[in-house]
Amino acid sequence: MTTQTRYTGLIARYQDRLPVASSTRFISLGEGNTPLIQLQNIPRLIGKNVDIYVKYEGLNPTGSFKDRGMTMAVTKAVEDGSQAIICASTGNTSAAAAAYAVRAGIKAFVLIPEGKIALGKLAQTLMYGAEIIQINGNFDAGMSLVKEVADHAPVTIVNSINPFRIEGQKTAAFEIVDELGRAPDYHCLPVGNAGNITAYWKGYSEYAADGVCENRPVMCGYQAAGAAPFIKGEMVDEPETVATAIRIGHPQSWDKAWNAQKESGGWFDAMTDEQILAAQKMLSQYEGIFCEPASATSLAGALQDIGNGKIAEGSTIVCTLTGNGLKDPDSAIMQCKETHPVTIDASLDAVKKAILDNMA
Ligand code: AN7
Repeated sequence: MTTQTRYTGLIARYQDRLPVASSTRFISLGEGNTPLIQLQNIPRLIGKNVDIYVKYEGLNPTGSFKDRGMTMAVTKAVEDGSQAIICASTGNTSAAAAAYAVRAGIKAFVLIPEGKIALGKLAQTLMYGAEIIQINGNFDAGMSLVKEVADHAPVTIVNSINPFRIEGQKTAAFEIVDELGRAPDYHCLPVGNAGNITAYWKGYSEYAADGVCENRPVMCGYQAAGAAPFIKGEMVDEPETVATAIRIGHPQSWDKAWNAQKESGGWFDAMTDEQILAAQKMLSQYEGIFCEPASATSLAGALQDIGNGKIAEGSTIVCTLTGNGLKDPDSAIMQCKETHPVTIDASLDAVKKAILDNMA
């Protein structure tokens, strides 16, 4: 007989390392425990001796890493008696907030930039029944409104300025160390608000402090070139990128992310939209892994820095793929417009011909 217990989410798994009590009601959708997939074809393609793993966060319940933070943030909001949560979002946070609010039986208000969130994220947030407030402004404008309004209304902010978000998200680093038996040499992440890079660094640092692992990775944060305040060294007022998830110019975790960079001996760099989309397509077409554009920024950066030698051969690298490719069907179809499927007669001969013509 097996004694294995059912997986019931990351708070249950890591409760000893999270700010919860035995009496706390965990608001969970079974998030976390996502696959760490070793790339097989891309390292061969680039001719480099590197072990690249991707942490596929697109397999969380709402399709992004935000679920890790949201399970904690909503658990604590409910524990503190909150009846409503609020966030500004480029899409994924709103979907996660909406889902966990439903699970908890409280209300969710989400501020999103009109016309600038990917279709799948909008569909999710609508279906979960959140109160959607579209603004004529970008994420940064929404974020500053959320901070203001929280002083005037009984709502808990669940953006990553909520420290419980970071607590939940740090568990991704725990999972990686638990699985590899060590921390990677390099950890590559897309950076928007910089909550996630802050969370990973906290997770690795806590494990290292407790002797669970000996090393901590070099943290490599990659931004979209049109939304790259960490590379410019100052806030960006009109961020622009095809990777709408990271269309953020005023990151909230500015100091904490610089701290992760400095302590780990890491760096920030900017990737063009072309580099980001090329990496997204490579993952799909060479590995069978479909992530959203923003997520591929981590691999785009890793490939650049493996290519130029900043990341040494022989290294173990983890790239976080923050969100599922299904989140943004429009950008995927746009990129594949030259390979639109042909339509043929519904006959055996026609199908046979279509197969034989394309076997080469
Ligand atoms: C797929 O949903 O900020 O650096 O409002 O959705 O922790 O902000 C999303 C961010 C990377 C950047 N990849 O993470 C939001 C939001 C994806 C994302 C990021 C986001 P942070």
